[in-house]
Amino acid sequence: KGAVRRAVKTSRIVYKNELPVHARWHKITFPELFVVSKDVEKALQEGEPVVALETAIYTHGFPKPDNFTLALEMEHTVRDHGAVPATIGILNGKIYIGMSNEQLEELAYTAGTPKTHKISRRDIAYHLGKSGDPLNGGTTISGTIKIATSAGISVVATGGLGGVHKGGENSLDISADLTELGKTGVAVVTSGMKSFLDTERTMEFLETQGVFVSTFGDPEEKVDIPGFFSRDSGFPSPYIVRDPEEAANIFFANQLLKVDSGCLFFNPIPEEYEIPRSEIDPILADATSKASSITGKDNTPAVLNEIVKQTEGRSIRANRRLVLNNAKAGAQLAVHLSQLYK
Ligand code: PSU
Ligand code: MN
Repeated sequence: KGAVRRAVKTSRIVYKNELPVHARWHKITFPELFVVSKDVEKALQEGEPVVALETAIYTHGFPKPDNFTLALEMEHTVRDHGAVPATIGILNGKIYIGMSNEQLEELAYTAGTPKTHKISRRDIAYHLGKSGDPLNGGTTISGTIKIATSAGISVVATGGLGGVHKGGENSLDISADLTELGKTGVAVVTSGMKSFLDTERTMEFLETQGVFVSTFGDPEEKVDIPGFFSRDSGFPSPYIVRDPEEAANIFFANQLLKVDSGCLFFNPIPEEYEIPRSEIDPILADATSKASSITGKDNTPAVLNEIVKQTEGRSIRANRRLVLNNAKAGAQLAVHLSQLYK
């Protein structure tokens, strides 16, 4: 712990105000490609902390109208903890970085209609270049990482991470979230992955991709990577990080060293909202099998919808709590990080 801190301090002395390009906090290339909100633009220019928020969770993971109220609550939570929220998505064929309440409302209310798509890395360019009626889109973690980092935002707060699907060794259904994390210097706060994914293979894949995987917790204790609705998963976390300040130090070193892959900071659901594995796992297994004929990008949303149906709203409440808790931790991480960059 001390060595990391000393290294970060030394790096600051060496680089002073001339951080190498890859380690700079703010760098907007091609601003003409994005609609950046006034708030976010100002924060980026002034070196204030910014947290990117994904929107596939609102368009493809959460029922209406809860998706809209959650979008507002996420923004409030980031602000309450000292950072500026940059909600990322596509509206009428344009990439938005930072959305007004009206824009969030449009995206949330067109969820589930043919106008609104799920956008991972590979889908972004299509929406900018297509002919005919422009579309809307909620960005997944991979889409959000791609857009956020091209605008110089390197902290992303989100709910559940995509991964290697069960049977993925045959179907090759492996989320683009994992490869994106493998090639981008970005800090992502999530509550882990649901057990409908193959946790063990996801961890192996992340290791091969060079992604730092850690969980917030007490380093003196045994800590699992979290299982989204539950705090444990049966798989020990490769690293344990004490708090968002330590996370910021680690991520800063990652950037200075040009590691060029991402850092995952798993943030377990708060204890009081946890759904124990014994209760949720059978539901997840059933939801997965019901959606097993659905392939490609539609599989994950189909499983998520089935979970909402089967838990009669309990999953929604847990999901809301954990994702708000991640917005808080993401904001705290961004605040510490911006202090290191100053
Ligand atoms: N898993 C969840 N909740 C989610 C998602 C996954 O428990 O909301 C969303 C995230 O946006 C994630 C995406 O980035 O699904 C992954 O989709 P796919 O499996 O198609 O890569
Ligand atoms: Mn997939």
